[in-house]
Amino acid sequence: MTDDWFTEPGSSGFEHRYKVRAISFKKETAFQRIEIVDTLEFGRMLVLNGAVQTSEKDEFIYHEMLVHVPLLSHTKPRRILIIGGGDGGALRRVLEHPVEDIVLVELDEEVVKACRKFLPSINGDAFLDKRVKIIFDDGAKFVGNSREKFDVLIVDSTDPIGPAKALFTEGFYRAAHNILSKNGICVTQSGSPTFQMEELRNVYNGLKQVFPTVRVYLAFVPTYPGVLWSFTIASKKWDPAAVPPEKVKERLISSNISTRYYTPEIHTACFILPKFIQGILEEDTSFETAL
Ligand code: AG3
Repeated sequence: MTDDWFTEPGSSGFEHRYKVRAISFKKETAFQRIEIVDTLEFGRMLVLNGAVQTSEKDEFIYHEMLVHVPLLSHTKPRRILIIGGGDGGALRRVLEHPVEDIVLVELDEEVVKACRKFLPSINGDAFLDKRVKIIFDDGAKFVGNSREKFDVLIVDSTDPIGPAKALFTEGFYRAAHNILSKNGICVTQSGSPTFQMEELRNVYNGLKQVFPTVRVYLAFVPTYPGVLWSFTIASKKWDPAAVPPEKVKERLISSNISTRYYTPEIHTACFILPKFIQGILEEDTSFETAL
């Protein structure tokens, strides 16, 4: 045990602090600084360029919500594309579904190496599954150039700074629309409604230019700045917010999926937005508190 604390700022005036047991891994790669920080409260955490990506204690919340919401909004998702997600947490949840194949495109091979070694509690056997193909490449480029089709596209990226920036542009959303099959669904993490309002607004508006149905949903992720976190889902056919809980329940049971956060009721409830978040999407800033 050290006396060290790891700190992640949410803004210039707010931060999360974690008591550190040990730094399990640290490496500067061609793309970023990777750290695996072992904390007293959340177990091991993957940190990229100082931003917490996931932790052993609360990864289930983010990964279940990122994966089960889109996959259970689709009647038969067979081919899945994950952009980012090198820790394997989203991949593991996708593999719980009766899918046929999954392509995961991760920018930095070192992330996968470190997470396989230090975070097997998050990725389990996911990287060994025969349905999985891992490609180390720029996700935006891959989506722009590929001629394959996918039923669900999951963008499990870092914040829109540095290499992930391209994944938050209208151009990327057009390419995402292209790569999706007729009834395809795309989901992306869209940041903190408290500290990244612009990001959320841009993702929502960008996807709206391209897809007929776009919804924002929420989850509580203790290790992300401000805890309250947003996801934005875009769909060519089904409205994810209108899938009845009975249908979700039926799909969960038929695939024999067990969860710790996501439930059929949460599928319905997560789309109900507080007024200030509706305001963010409608560019009505009168709900935002001015300090
Ligand atoms: N991707 C979303 C992480 C965003 C966190 N942002 C932050 N801490 N500032 C996580 C990848 C997990 N598979």
